Amino acid sequence: MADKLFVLRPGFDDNGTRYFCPYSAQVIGFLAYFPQVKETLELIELDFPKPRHPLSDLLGESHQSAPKLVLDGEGVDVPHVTRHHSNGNTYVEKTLEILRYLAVTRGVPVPH
Ligand SMILES: N[C@@H](CCC(=O)N[C@@H](CS)C(=O)NCC(=O)O)C(=O)O
Repeated sequence: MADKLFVLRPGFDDNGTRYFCPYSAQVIGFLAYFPQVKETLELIELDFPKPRHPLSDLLGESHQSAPKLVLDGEGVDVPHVTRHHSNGNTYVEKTLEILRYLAVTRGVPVPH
């Protein structure tokens, strides 16, 4: 099993305007900086309409915002990163905390 990183697929339609998610874009940019990190996780693009399967299946319909990092098991303790729990799964929610968690656990530079 690997950590699962969920992002919104760019170019989604919301009320007639096409968008990208700026939070998901930060995470994708981080993976472009450090492609070795991408190899350690499962990257899953979500469609914008809800329910956003398979994220909603893992965490429930109250926790569908993206990006989300759903950890393999409990994950590990990383300073300044809060791990949340839902439906028996552990996840990191805030974009900067996702970046920090991945950087620390994969041994690449951390966010300034
Ligand atoms: N968790 C992020 C924010 C993520 C966020 O707000 N993402 C938007 C899409 S750009 C979202 O999923 N909004 C909730 C929704 O669409 O229901 C953070 O605080 O750093």
